[in-house]
Amino acid sequence: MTNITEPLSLALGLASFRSVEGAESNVRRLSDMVDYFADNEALQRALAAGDRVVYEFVELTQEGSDGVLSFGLTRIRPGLVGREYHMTKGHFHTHGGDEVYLVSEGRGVLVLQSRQGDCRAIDMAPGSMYFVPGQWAHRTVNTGDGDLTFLAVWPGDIEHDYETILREGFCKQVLEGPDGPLITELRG
Ligand code: S6P
Ligand code: ZN
Repeated sequence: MTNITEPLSLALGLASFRSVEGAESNVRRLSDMVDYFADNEALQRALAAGDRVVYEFVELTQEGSDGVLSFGLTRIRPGLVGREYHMTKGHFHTHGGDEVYLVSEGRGVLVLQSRQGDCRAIDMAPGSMYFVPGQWAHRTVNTGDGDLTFLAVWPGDIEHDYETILREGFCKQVLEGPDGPLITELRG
């Protein structure tokens, strides 16, 4: 948890975010993603070769309901598990808190799913921002050859709910195809 009361300028890199007092560093390895990648055999094969890092994120979390903002930087390494690209777990925000993403490097896809089951997949590119409405679960997929790095900014009074979307499953999957990323509909 942080309490930032002075103006702050940060380079969009994990190291500079980590240098802020109270920053929380998170690492998600293959072994943390067992319930997330669809091809469990491919995951077990990859794990046998080593428990590699899939993504890291550093959060500067501030708590409060009076307009306080939290923010964090995520870096997803490039890679595949079977034909599925490296991706985040994905979550809903409780209380419907909106979020803004800004990509600094890499290529990817933002997969979104509303509480009513509407489903979207939006290409992500450096220099572009993405608005995630509060009632939409969101997952980020790295479809490029290099790191996908992005800034996220969200309200201080939300919690992250991973269970609901894990139970329901995202309705779109981003796979490596013969000519680049292929977005497949899992249902609906
Ligand atoms: C937080 C925001 C991001 C993610 C991060 C990791 O609201 O959406 O900072 O936390 O990209 O993804 P996940 O799904 O593992 O939290
Ligand atoms: Zn979020």
